[in-house]
Amino acid sequence: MDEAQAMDRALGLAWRGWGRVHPNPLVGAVLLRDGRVVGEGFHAEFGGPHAEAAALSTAGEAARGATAVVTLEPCAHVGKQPPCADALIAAGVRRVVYAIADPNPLASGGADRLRASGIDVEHGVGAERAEMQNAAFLHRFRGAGRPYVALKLATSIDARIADSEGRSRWISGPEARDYVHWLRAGFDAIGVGGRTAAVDDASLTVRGAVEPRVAPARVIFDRSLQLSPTSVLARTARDHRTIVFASPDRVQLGKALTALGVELEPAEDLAAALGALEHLGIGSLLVEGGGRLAAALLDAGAVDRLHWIQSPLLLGETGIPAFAGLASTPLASVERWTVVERRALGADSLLVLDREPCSPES
Ligand code: AOF
Ligand code: ZN
Repeated sequence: MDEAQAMDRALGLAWRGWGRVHPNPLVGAVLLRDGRVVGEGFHAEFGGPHAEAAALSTAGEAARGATAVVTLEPCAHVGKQPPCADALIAAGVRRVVYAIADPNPLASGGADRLRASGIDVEHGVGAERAEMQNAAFLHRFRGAGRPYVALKLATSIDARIADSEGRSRWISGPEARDYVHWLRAGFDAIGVGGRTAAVDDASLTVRGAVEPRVAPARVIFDRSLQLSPTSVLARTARDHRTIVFASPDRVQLGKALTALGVELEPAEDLAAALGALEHLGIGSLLVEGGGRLAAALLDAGAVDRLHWIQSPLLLGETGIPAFAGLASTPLASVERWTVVERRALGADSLLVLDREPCSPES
């Protein structure tokens, strides 16, 4: 196995921490000696051993003289775990290859420390995929003033999210629905618009293969405060954190909701609500509709990633559009999104798109 293949392996291992490690990063590590894997590991649990330490412990003495291939720059700080740079030095690793620099000012500096002790250090291998994998973690250090926002849509070929009666169960098949539950597990919160919350009466919980360490909060952007106290969301607010944003003149009408444990927050507009979420501890948000909220977020430039599930059916002109009211853009000045993933989910197709292309090297 060469170093690029080892990085592929490390990136694959890192995904196994999905749902369990955020807001900390997904990290994988492989130890290579003479082209052979002598140890590997990943960050499995928030606050638990880092990927490098996990890999070193599987390698034991075989780590001496090995090359460590890691998806993130090894840390140099004492946090909940001791510094990985020191552990790699103590284990006698000869070379370290990492994908992207650690943006966390408290933890970074590992590369310099490794170099200072005579270790050969290289970075940039697998950088685009590592950035894709840790987009929400990287976003946290950019000071955007709002959470990382991903938009998930399940649509027909003609980009409808429901039929003309508003029925959307089910456009996509079981494999796509499993994917959505997997996806939800890695976010701090799941968001929907007020109308969608009222029409779908969904629970917005995670019911998939990955059990999240912390169940994502539910966030409802409900300017006119339509959420009924009898809705599933309101009735389960004591078990699952539920935040409702309504316009300041409507919040006093929500006493029945707050009595059920709903956190009711005033917000003049969407931008104010997104800004408030950061202060409420929500660093990443997966928005699942409806079309109006999706369009408003896109128009505001507040969508970082789009997970588009397209199903092989047509709902026609009076079906509910995926991006209702989206501002028109002349083709000459349109921005193109970057495809970061494309695959089949049963009969459906998944396309994952980023608004900003990943930087080629970090
Ligand atoms: C992780 N897992 O595998 C690596 C991390 O509080 P601590 O000790 O867990 O440190 C968290 C920071 O350590 C994290 O923000 C990142 O900068 C760095 N590297 N973190 O959670 C890992 N390698
Ligand atoms: Zn570390």
